[in-house]
Amino acid sequence: MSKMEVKTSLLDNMIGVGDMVLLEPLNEDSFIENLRKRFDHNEIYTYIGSVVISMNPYRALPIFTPDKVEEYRNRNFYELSPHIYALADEAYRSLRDQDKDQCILITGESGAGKTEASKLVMSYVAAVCGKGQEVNKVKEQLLQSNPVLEAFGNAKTVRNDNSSRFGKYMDIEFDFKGDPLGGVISNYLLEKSRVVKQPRGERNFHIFYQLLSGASEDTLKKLKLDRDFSKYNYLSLDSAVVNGLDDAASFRTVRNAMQIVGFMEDEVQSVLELVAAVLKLGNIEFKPESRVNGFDESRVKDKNDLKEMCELLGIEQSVLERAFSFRTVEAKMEKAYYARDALAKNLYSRMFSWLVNRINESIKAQTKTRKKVMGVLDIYGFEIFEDNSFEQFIINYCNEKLQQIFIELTLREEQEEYVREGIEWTNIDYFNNAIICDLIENNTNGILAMLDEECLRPGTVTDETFLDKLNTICAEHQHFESRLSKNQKFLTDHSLPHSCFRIQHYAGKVLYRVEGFVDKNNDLLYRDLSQAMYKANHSLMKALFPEGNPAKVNLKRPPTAGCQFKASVATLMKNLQTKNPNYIRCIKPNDKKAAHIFTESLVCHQARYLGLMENVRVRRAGYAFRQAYEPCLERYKMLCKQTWPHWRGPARQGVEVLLNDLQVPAEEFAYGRSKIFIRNPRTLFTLEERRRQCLEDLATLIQKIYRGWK
Ligand code: AOV
Ligand code: MG
Repeated sequence: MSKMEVKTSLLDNMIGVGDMVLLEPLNEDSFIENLRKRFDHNEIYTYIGSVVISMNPYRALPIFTPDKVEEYRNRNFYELSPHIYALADEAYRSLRDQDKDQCILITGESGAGKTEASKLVMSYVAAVCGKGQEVNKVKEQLLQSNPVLEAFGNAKTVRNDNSSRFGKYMDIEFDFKGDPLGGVISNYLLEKSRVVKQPRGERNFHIFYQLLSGASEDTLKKLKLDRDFSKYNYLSLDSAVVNGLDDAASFRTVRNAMQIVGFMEDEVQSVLELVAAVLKLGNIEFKPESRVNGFDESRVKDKNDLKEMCELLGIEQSVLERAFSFRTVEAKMEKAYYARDALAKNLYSRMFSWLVNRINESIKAQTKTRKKVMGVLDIYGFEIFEDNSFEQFIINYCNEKLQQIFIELTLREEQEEYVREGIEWTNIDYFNNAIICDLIENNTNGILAMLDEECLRPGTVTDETFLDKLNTICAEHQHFESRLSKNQKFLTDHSLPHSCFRIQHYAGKVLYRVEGFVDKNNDLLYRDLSQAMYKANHSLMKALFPEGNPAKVNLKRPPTAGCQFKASVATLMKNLQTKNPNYIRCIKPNDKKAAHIFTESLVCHQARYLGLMENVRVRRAGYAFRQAYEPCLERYKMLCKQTWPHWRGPARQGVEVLLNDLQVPAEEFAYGRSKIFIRNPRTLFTLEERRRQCLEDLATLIQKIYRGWK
């Protein structure tokens, strides 16, 4: 053993190996132990080949400095110790130099560090790409879109103090030189039920608390708001103040960010008016009132909040009041509250979509030329709460789809390619969650389809009738189909509480309560209310309720929430598959949101369902790099006299001659039908290094000749 090797192996003993592919022996215990060792030494990143595992440190580490950025800039992926910057650099260079669109897929459960990771990737790319006044403005706007969207779309949950309550996919666009041109953000279904009610220990969206804590007296007065959270029904009080969150300071950050992104002062004002209107709306209460004709009616109890809300939005008070009065015999009061909450949820979520569109308008590229694209996906992570409803169902479905992409691209396709290319290969087993996706999204008997069917069925439709349908159909299939059918994932045991169904997701069993499924999927708003909103003398408000325009009454039913979500996720998946994927798999070390604690059982559970061991096995048995013969020959032919400048035979033969000439050891590569496979990335670096040297020599030579001419 050389001195260098001894040093490396001692270091490995202490802080573990940087790439799990090199772990010896490889088993689940050694895998977890390696993560633990590294975590204890602040090494939060570990590779599985090109996949980055990221452990949430739950504290600020000094590894994201400008010096670190410089260190990782333009370096080969495996050259330095594992870091998210290495992945970002690799993706960026591959986009710039090889013209391959990239996507960064960040997965992991709630609180594992996805959003932080996405910001690290974005800030790294911003630091290394392009310079100049125009370019800097684009970068700044792209980065500052984050605090704005987080203020309106994130909230404290029991799992995460800054939990994303919407899915986000952002395309960053570059020109041929790799300078940023702009971006496009897509958002996926905001968890809008939070606007009117929050589970115990959780908060409403950050912006409400930020506005009340951070706005000036003058602003609050204009918005007719009181600084005291306890004045508002829609704000939960038991956890209004969160340790480590400075709402007032965040408000200033958000205001500043909105300005940088390009919001006009009156637009900001309009948005804040809507936020205030939601708070006022939540305070409106109802009482029954007898009318002359003998009917009871729901009526607004204390009119002050209603009045102030109408003043904020320029709505005639009587119009809104009328829209809130319900005369039907059953449950009038309930209906009035239901209508109020439905309006608040719709108002807020439409405003959120408007914000995304408005940001997009600012950050969109100003040119029509072809762009190179890097997509960054940061969704809400898999979550299991005490009470899981439609929102968790949607969130967890989205996570199933992402896991599916990972399986497709790294486990299945990789193995199939070896077989296709005729390379000797022993299959590695893994759990394919396609059956769970199918259980949810199948067009005829998937859960979403059944929910839609129920929502559209005439007659009395309730959450219970939906559940009956689910139970009948799923149980029926279970009876006939094979053991491995998707219905094995729909768990029907007799211990199920009333009104619930249970799914065995890839990441764990989740019990869903059906209450609200039908309503949330229907997502309908009383026409009187949308018409009242449309009549507002407030241009933003008006724009949010176009269906309230009496001239444009549309009798067609809008697509259900589930149906829209399924379609947008399908489009997203298709889009991702056209790009070169880069994976960051985030792991949560403990359930306490605490630094320094590594809960082995928790980490092990995540490593299992993420399929990390299978990932290492496939990677270990396989080849890190592959390329079709032609481009490979084209790129390296200058390194060998026989292939330079032209090779006149089949490309495969040329590559053989080349590799022999360069004395690359035979076990390092395999010849596939159409591609060359190279086992170790270091072999590739050597080739790249030689090529770079060759080009440099050539450049020097040309310069000499040129000087000679002068
Ligand atoms: P998530 O995005 O994966 O959860 P976040 O990225 O919001 O999780 O991380 C949760 C919290 O962990 C952050 O607010 C930080 O306090 C801490 N954290 C995460 N990554 C780092 C890091 N690299 N350095 C320091 N602290 C970190 V969710 O959106 O809930 O699915 O839905
Ligand atoms: Mg997040």
